[in-house]
Amino acid sequence: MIWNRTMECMSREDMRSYQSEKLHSMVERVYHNVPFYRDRMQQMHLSPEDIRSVDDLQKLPFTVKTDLRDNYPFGLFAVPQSQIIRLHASSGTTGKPTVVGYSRADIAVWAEVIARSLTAAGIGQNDVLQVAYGYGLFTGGLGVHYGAEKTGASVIPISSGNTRRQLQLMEDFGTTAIACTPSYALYLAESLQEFKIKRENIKLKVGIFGAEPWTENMRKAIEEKWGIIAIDIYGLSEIIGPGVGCECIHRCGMHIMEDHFIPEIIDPQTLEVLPPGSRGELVFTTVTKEGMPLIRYRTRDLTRIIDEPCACGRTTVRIEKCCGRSDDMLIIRGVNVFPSQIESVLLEMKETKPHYQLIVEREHNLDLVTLMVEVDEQFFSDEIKMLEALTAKIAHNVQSTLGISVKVKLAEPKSIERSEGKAKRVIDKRNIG
Ligand code: DLL
Repeated sequence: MIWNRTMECMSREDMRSYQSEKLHSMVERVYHNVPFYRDRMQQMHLSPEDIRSVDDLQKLPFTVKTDLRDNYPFGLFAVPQSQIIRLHASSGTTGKPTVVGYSRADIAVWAEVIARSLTAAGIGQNDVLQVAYGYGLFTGGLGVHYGAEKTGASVIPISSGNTRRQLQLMEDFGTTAIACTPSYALYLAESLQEFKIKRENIKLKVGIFGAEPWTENMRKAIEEKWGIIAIDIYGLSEIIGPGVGCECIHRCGMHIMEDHFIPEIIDPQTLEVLPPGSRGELVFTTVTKEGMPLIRYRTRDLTRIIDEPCACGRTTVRIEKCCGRSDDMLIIRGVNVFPSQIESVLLEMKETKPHYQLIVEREHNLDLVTLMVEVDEQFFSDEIKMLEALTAKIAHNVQSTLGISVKVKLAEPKSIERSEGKAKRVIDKRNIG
């Protein structure tokens, strides 16, 4: 089944002219409504008239995450606040989150791209879909929710966490499809035994997994353990949330919703656009978004565009599974974490030094983080109670700022290895890149 045959199976030529037309009108809109973009374009002596087709895209400047922070919270919005009906946020590189705003039409586009994604995964009105992505500022839960309702599936908005209840409702409500992170899908499978729930009493047949990188081996493990089809779904808050791209049941790359988001692949060092098929950093331009359109947004995700035809009949280009990032962002239990955020938490505390190391491991398919922190000489003590209180305080501050729990280990002053070059802040033992 194909949700929107007109858009998903358009000829390449028609898609190009459709994108070109939308691109021009988007550039015109942001030029007149967003001072940030107008200034940038004026500096480059560009006017909206210079952007007539997709070929002109390369004339435009890139946008990066720090541009969002510098314009925090609403500086990049292209419509008045009265037209914004939803706000979401994800992690920024330091203190401030990255904020995104949606108009009513944007929410409709989002539901549309999710409906396309779910349909591509074989999910429809006869399915019971358990949405186990977090609901809230994170785009996973609510994003999938609206599109899922559009398809007519029976939606269970259970949100993330509470494994026992997840499995119980799967059994009781006859869940046939689940949306969650791939690591949680594996964790759920392994928890069946613990909660004495039998696989044969669960009707699950498909899962729609994303929000973090996962390998083909992990897909195999999920498909075998659950006996289901595991579909990869991609997205990022800045562009819209989940649904920027999604695999079909052939599972050979994620179809990009190209009538809304134009992809490019660049070399992250030289910023040159790379020839078709090359691996590099994925960049998106949103051509239909009203609330916060983005021009050439650098996702930092590394992948490749596949433009060979797909057996499903969709003509949209696909991206290969994302195989890493061109920055140091980590995804821990689905939460985006920048090491610089840890640093700013430590800098705010007088007892600690910003010398630290993060060790990330995966145990029973759950991410575990140990944070080694150097204590300031003045505060270092032999008194166990004091050290325990400090450990708890650091863990609490990290949890409340970053939203992840870490196991804190205190280190003596000057004991964490200093590096002459770039400090090795993160030791990721998960093997997922
Ligand atoms: O994670 C949106 C999402 C929700 C996607 C649910 C899929 C499912 P952010 O929190 O802004 O948004 O994080 C975006 O997560 O730049 C990638 O690095 C990573 N990511 C998302 N999906 C995938 C995937 C959501 N399928 C960042 N494979 C992105 C690999 C992914 N990485």
